Amino acid sequence: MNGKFFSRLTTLEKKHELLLSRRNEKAESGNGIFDRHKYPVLTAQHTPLFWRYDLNAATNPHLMERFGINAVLNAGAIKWNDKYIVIARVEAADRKSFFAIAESPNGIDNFRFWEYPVNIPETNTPDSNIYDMRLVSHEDGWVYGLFCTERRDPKASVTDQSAAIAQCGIARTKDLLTWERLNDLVTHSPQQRNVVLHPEFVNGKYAFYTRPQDGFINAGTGGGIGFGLSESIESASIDKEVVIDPKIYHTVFEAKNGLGPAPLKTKYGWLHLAHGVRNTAAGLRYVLYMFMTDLIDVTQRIYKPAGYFMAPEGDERVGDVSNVLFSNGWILDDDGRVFIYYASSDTRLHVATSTIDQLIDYVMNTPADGFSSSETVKTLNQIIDNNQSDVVMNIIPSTAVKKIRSK
Ligand code: M1P
Repeated sequence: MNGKFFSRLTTLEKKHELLLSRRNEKAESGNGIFDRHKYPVLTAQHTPLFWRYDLNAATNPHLMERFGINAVLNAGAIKWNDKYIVIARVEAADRKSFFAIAESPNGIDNFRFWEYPVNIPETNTPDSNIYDMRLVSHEDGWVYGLFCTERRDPKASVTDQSAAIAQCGIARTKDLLTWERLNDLVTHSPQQRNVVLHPEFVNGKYAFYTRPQDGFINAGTGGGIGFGLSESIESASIDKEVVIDPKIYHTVFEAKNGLGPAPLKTKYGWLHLAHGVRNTAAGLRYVLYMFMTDLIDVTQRIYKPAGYFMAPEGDERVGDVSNVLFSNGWILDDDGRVFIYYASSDTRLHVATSTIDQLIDYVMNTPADGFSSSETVKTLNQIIDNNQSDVVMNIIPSTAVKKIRSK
């Protein structure tokens, strides 16, 4: 009997259970649009001990970690049998990502991983790395998972061991347990990441949001978030991609952007969450932003607030790839609550909560970008003027506004 082994195991199990059962709570000072929550919903430490340790005292007397988990991040999400399900990107210590499902009874805490990771079958061209699944419950009756499949660039020289090609892998399921792998999406772009399936047919075809890119990291001539149609899903192929949300100079998405989860249908339009990237002296900065597209012509943006919806804050700013917020999963609940699952700095997964009404209000009533400092000042002046109007003053006089008025 190895006393040290068992006392260490008891300590590990206690700590793990405390972490998994910790109640989450809204962080203070929400902005009226959404509420962050105090604790990440998933981290590497949330993964089961029986993934990380050989629990046999005879073969692992020191109770060493035998399988390191580096990070749990970018997760697709779906409400399933009354449970809040995320399909997270779990990155092992060997840098390989895989998918694993965790479920929670309330969407904000108590997420527990299912026993085994998800088994995604391969195509004839094996994937080196798979990540960032967007889960979509499509009107054809299947649940689709679209993800990035990355393989070494076959044209890369021996001296270049980092050149990669990213494309969109597609798998589908009816029970989240068994997955059927379909052919990878074919487009004219040399690189595709952040591809999302629209939940409904458009003109009787499968509709995809894409992100054409020239290089693995750099967008190059890739113009922004694209859109295209395919007759088939089993061998999906897009001939014509149109850019529906372009990169624009001096915005939070000037370097590149990409759609997050599949859009939510509202009575005013399709609500989208995306990430925007700009370059800085400190490296790339990833923020989240929102926009809305027309219900009939889904390629037409009808509302787009200026700037970001969420940017990295506090501890979120630091991690494996610092200064990054990324989201590829959200859940619209029956009561109108929206759970936004976002990862910070490619390291951990968080939740922010809002309601569909708040998000619609945000998207439809937040001023759009005027693309210059002077337009930004005009927008601000307008807000200040409005806040000093008799209408506002008579309803709820604010001390701050009263002060300005009395000058
Ligand atoms: O490291 C930040 C993110 O970088 C990529 O996103 P994009 O393709 O828009 O640059 C993805 O690899 C994503 O997983 C990662 O979080």
